[in-house]
Amino acid sequence: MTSFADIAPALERQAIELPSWAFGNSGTRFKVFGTPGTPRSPEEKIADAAKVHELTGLAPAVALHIPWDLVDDWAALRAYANGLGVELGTVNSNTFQDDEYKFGSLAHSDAAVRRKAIDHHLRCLEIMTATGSRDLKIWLADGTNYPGQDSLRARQDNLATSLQEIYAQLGDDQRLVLEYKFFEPAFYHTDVPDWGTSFAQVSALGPKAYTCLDTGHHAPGTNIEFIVMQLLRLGKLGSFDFNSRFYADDDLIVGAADPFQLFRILFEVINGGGLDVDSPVQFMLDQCHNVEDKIPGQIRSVLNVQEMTARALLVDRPALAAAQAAHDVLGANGVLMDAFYTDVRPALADWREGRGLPADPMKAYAESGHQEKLAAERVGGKQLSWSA
Ligand code: LRH
Ligand code: MN
Repeated sequence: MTSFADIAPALERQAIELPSWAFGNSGTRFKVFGTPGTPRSPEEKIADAAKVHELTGLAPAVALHIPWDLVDDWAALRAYANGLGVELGTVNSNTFQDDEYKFGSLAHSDAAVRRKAIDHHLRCLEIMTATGSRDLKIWLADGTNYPGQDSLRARQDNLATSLQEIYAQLGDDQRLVLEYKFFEPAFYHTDVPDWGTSFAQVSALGPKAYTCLDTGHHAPGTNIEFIVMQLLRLGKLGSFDFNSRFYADDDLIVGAADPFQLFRILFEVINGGGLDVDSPVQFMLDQCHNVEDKIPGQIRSVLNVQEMTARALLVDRPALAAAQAAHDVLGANGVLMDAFYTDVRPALADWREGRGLPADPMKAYAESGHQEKLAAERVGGKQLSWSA
């Protein structure tokens, strides 16, 4: 039987990047609600992310979104973040809000629009050099709404050419991760709709290009852990955007909608070496806290990932292999379910205390009065949201 002591080293390595935009106001097309204490600057977003890391030890870096997090002095922002004990992480490009991108960006039929989009990504690479970030994450809203609206083939070729130009400018220690999504905002076809298309495009680029898997970007009923296994097997899983959903790209707290799916995904991550010391996989949250407070929402999220990781690490793999070899169907499934039903929370609480962290970070945050302090301090100014 695998003990908690056996899994502690892997848990200590766990690091989950927090999305700066999760600390800003977000919502749906119906309404974006404000919240007292919401950040008014990238610095305040970083301070909120640092609070999550302070209480959990799980979130040593903050992912940025350009232009939402644009500043004049990147070195100063980096120093500010380091002063709070966190790094600046993945840089997310944004070619889905400018008017010119109505019919696409890197896949657009018009070379001038592709030029603008490519230049935006080259700008992101310059920012990464200043922030010390490794990953450029590209998610494209590119697609069409009606059959015949544009050439599916020509758009793929345009996309490939645009990505080649961006890839050619990557620094030695920089990577490009291409995120796929099966629909929205395009409702007939999306130019990077699935793992196969992302894999095809990044494989054509070279060894510094990978696929990003957002857990909310698959058609209902998709076996996401199978895709995780395959991308790890192919050596092209570069990063995760963790969240959960009941219906579409709901961007809810990871593990909230389907904790068992998160467990199955992390089980395949571990099997495929995704949690190993030299793993190329970057873990990140990509969520929106539309109605709940954002800092405790992020704390709950990283704890959900940690708890399901601990359960997936506790799977008795020798017993599982023996049952699988014997085609003991229920025996094999039983081994997995035993780990899933193992309540790791008491052991994790003790382990956190042993590392100088609060046993229950959610309780510690609620009792700290920090949320009330932010609401009192952050008065005036413009609360940030999904706009520059
Ligand atoms: C697109 C997406 C992408 C981000 C955005 C905030 O749905 O998942 O990763 O750029 O959300
Ligand atoms: Mn995402």
